Amino acid sequence: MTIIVTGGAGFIGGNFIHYHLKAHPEDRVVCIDKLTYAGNLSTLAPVKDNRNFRFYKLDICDREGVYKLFEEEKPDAVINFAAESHVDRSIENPEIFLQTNIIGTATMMDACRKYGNIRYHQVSTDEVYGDLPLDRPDLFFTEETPIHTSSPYSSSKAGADLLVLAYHRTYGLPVTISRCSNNYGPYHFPEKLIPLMIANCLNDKPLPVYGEGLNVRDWLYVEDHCKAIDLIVRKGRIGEVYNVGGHNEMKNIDIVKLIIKELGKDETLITYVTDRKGHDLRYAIDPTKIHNELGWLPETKFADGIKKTIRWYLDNKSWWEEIISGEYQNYYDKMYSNR
Ligand code: NAD
Ligand code: TDX
Repeated sequence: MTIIVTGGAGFIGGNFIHYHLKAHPEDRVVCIDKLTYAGNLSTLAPVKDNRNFRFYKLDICDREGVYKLFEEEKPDAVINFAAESHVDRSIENPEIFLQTNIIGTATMMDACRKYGNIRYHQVSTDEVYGDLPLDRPDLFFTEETPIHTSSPYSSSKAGADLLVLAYHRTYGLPVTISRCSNNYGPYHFPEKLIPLMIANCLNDKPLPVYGEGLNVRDWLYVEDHCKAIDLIVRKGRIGEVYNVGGHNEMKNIDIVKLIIKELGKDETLITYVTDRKGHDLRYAIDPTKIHNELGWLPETKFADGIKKTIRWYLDNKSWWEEIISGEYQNYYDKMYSNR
């Protein structure tokens, strides 16, 4: 089988490619990535010489380029990870989110239709459900929870999800969608909470916690997400949505304190800063459907996963130091100085 993976130079797509080439050595994996600020070829360095792997620098919105690629590579399936993925950036500049996340999704699905009704999987997010109140721990997102988005990012992902379901109903495209909770693990871009806190801690820089740090996220080790996607692509029911999450809800402030403790630093590094606009309070996934239908369960406990992740950032300083020393500095200053 030949699989096109979009966004494979990013965090989850990169981890997926590493996982897939090991788990299915008989498959070919063709990665396409625009290499935006979030894409790093160094993430793919461990697989670059694998004879079953190919990389193309390509924008998923580039219809001509995408069609040419489908003609050359003749894929059996497409897994669409490529997206603008950072909520804070979407608040500053929504337009590129609409372009990549919605138009890019439509372009990839049009190619799937044109070249033989190719199997298509959309990597979506729990953020399409909006948020849950902090004082109702009994409530969870199921696949039936209405779409109710908060940020330009989540709205663009929800728009893409609706298009995917429409392509299934209207054209009979064989699609599935996964909606996962927050991921963490190796190769996570340092603009996101966990890697940002690890990098700042290691550099003895202030740790910017939004609001009071009481917002709750449901954390899943990235490899568990990759396994879930692999299962859905192979065994999921066509036209269905699957929630992915491991019942691991934590307050932001507790994550930050845990990282400080693991790195032997001091809590005086914590700096409370102005809250994110429209900040979602709590995410919590009910993964019953994927468990009952496909037998998926998360394998990595948070206590182990966070240790492995911190170890990875300690052992791979060059990967993230290169990122934070470049254009990222301008982003960081814009977002965090005088906040
Ligand atoms: P990321 O920002 O780390 O990586 C995105 C990748 O997509 C980058 O390599 C980037 O260069 C590439 N890309 C961006 N625009 C492109 C375009 N127009 N054409 C081709 N490539 C393009 O993101 P991530 O955290 O790995 O997220 C991957 C997917 O998973 C996204 O669709 C995101 O919405 C979804 N998701 C992420 C999380 C999470 O916790 N990170 C949770 C649930 C779902
Ligand atoms: O500096 C920070 N300080 C802080 O308090 C940052 C970057 C974040 N936060 C808070 C905001 C959130 O409550 O931490 C929480 C996690 O923030 P992010 O890492 O930006 O993730 P989140 O907004 O929850 O979205 C993530 O999960 C769902 C991914 O970025 C999305 O792509 C995915 O869909």
